[in-house]
Amino acid sequence: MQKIDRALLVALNYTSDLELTKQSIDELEELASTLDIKTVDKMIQTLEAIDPRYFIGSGKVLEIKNMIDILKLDMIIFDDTLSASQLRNLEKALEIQIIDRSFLILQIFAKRAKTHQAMLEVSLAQKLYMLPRLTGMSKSLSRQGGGSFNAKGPGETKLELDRRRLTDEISNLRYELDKINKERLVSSKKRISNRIPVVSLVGYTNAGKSSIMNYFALKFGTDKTKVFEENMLFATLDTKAKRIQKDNHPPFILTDTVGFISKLPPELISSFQSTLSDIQTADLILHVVDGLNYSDLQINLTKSILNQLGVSSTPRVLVITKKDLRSSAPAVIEDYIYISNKTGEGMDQLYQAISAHIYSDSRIYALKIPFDKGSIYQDLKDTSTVLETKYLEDGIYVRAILNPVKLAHYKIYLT
Ligand SMILES: Nc1nc2c(ncn2[C@@H]2O[C@H](COP(=O)(O)OP(=O)(O)OP(=O)(O)O)[C@@H](O)[C@H]2O)c(=O)[nH]1
Ligand SMILES: [Mg+2]
Repeated sequence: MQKIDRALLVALNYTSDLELTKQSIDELEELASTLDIKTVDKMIQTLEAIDPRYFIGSGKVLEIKNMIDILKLDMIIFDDTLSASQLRNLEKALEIQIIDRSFLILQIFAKRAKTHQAMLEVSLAQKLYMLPRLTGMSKSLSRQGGGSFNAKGPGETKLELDRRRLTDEISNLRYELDKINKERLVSSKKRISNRIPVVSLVGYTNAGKSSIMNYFALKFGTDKTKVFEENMLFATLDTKAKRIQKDNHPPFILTDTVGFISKLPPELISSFQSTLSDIQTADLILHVVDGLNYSDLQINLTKSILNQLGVSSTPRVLVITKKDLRSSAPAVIEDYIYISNKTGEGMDQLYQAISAHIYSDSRIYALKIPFDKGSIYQDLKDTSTVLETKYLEDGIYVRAILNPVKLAHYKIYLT
């Protein structure tokens, strides 16, 4: 039986908003439990600024030292990213495994990664995280065998890795991921040439993004297989794209991707570039918010990551989920669509909002298509909304809603 590690969680409250610090340390507890680490106690210290030596004050370090035996602790987990020297100093002073929030998140990603691409991306992020900490790193980050970080595959971190090897591995991983990204670009170019708009689901982890994908795919998708949706942090690590088309409506591609979290290690954002690139090419972004567990913090965090990805000008719709689990609507200032993935409430409205955004320039036109151009009629049926069809003597009369691109294409058939 695997031994359950016992941890003390430590957060610093230097933002003057104690409530936010509490939320964050509770989330850290959830992250730890994802890796089967038991939280024995939580400690918040209020300080004006971070202590550069130990992150927390040196008095607190002594206090923790006295708790280690009493609480039978195996590790201390800090709710912020520690510098290499802080890691080293804390380890020296406390003689116990020291872990920070970034490391924990990276471990969860490593555990969840299933596809080749996700494994490469996580591995790159882990190595980028380790590189500046190599000198300060001893037992803690290189721990092998036993306990929660019995690292395998992408989670593997080897003590003997020197900076040189690590740098080599980082450039190899970047090269591999670059190749994948290029293939991706080709396929997204193909999509552009087919002119099917792309709608991207983004938001905090566990918000309900994959559930929206499953709802639409089941009702209106060509591929009805479910993507993985689960009440857990970071259920999705890769990108899935599905074609969605309601009867008599033009289609769109819906993409689902990895969720975000507060204090997401920057290494992850840079290494997940190819996975996140789907968001950057989207025509519309659905910002999904967990209706049960929502906070301004989560909403703002997603916004700031979207800004970092350079998509601040892409049209956006705010979608709040889990309507079935709440009695009153959440007090969010912006306009939003309130849905339930379980009962289907609000989903029609969401579909309409998507259509209105991606086909906003569409108008109704009448066309006459010669009988020998049957493929054009088929294309209209596949990609536009056909309102009426009549078979006349000299061709097929069609009334359809066309977007500007389709209009330019079929101009000569307008009647
Ligand atoms: N009751 C209820 N549960 C929901 C709703 N939407 C999602 N859930 C549940 O919430 C949990 C998380 O949903 P996911 O769709 O996996 O969330 P996600 O945003 O894809 O999460 P990550 O992949 O971790 O980023 C799952 O257990 C879902 O079944 C909803 O509208 N109502
Ligand atoms: Mg998901």
